Amino acid sequence: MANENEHEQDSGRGLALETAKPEVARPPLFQVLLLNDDFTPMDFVVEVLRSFFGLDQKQAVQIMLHVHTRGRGVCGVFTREVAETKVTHVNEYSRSHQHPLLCTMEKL
Ligand code: TYC
Repeated sequence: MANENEHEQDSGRGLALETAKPEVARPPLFQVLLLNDDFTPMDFVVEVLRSFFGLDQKQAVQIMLHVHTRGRGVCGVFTREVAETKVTHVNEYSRSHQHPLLCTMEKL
């Protein structure tokens, strides 16, 4: 096409040109969550939040305590593939240390 950013509208009385807004769709976002359990040590959860989600000590302790008291909590918001990778890595890491910690994701 001669001009890919223009829609041609021919009303019959000559040619009208309209410039299209260059729009790019935003990808769907997913929140990654940690679930509480009675067995995973608090220090391990804090370590997971720091190493897999790039949180500092203060943020990590705050989220860990939120999950501990409320049952679940958001670690971060990501596109689908990033969220899936985080969930897989956290669950594999927890299992490899014999902890039942569960990480999951939900579409926003
Ligand atoms: N409830 C756990 C304990 O008392 C701590 C914990 C916090 C476990 C957050 C999981 O996602 C979790 N040791």
